[in-house]
Amino acid sequence: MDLGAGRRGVDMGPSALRNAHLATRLRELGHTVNDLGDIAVALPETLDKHMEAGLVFLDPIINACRDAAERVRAMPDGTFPLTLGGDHSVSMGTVTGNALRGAVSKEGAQGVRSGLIWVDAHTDYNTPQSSPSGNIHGMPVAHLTGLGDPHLTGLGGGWHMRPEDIVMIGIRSVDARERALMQEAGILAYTMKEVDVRGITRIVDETLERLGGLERLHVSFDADALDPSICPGVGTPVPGGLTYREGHLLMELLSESGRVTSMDIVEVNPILDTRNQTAEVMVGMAASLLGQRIM
Ligand code: B3U
Ligand code: MN
Ligand code: MN
Repeated sequence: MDLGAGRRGVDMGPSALRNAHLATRLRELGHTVNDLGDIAVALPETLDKHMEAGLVFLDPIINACRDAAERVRAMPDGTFPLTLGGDHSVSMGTVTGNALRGAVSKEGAQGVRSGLIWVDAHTDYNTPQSSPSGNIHGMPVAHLTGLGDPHLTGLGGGWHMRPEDIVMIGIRSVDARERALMQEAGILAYTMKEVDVRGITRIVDETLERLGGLERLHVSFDADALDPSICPGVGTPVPGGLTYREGHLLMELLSESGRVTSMDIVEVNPILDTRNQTAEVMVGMAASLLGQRIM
């Protein structure tokens, strides 16, 4: 879907990623790949664009997130859910679904305490009140921790992320009120300055230590975390992002840890891309997280 983004196009992201041979790459790594197809979402042209309590396209996004959460929750033990976006609001569904996996049903299910590694240029920690745009893709993390619209915070039936179980990497664009909310919640964010000064290796070590005892780790990878020179096909490019190698090193080190249990790839916009380059780069990132080795 692209209903959570400020412009059209990321709804075509999954097609672009499939077209960039995602399944083939993962099969070459020895994985069995089952593509469950798309989740049906209304097209913005068929809806009237209105704000509801500070949120654009709230109702269809709630429905899509519920569907995504349920699809992920129902995946069998031992499988690795990889979700293709779509704008980043889908992660409210996937992160919730992963926490509820193994639960008997979504009603009254007990979510498992889980870690979240949010790779993004943005912190996506706006609430309907703090958001400058009303675009829900700038709000998923706040809602996962229980802040914001009750329909969206209620996707996990009372389960929420703990702020201390979230680590963000690649950050370089935060709104003023969003920053205050982040600080109040105590969420750890590695900005691009930290990446420059301390390097990805140390950041990964610290991240894995902070998320130490947690059995489930989810990586939510927004394509705009990478520098626009390698990923031009994103809706809100911000200069000064992760390099190609920094992105791969991050995925390679997380892969080596053996601790990541699920992933999203989001915000790939084929309309704004150059010959599907962004999708190809992001397929490479998924392959590195799922075991691709040079030697
Ligand atoms: N923080 C801004 C911009 C933004 C957030 N995420 C993306 N853009 N991709 C907002 O609208 O919340
Ligand atoms: Mn994002
Ligand atoms: Mn972003």
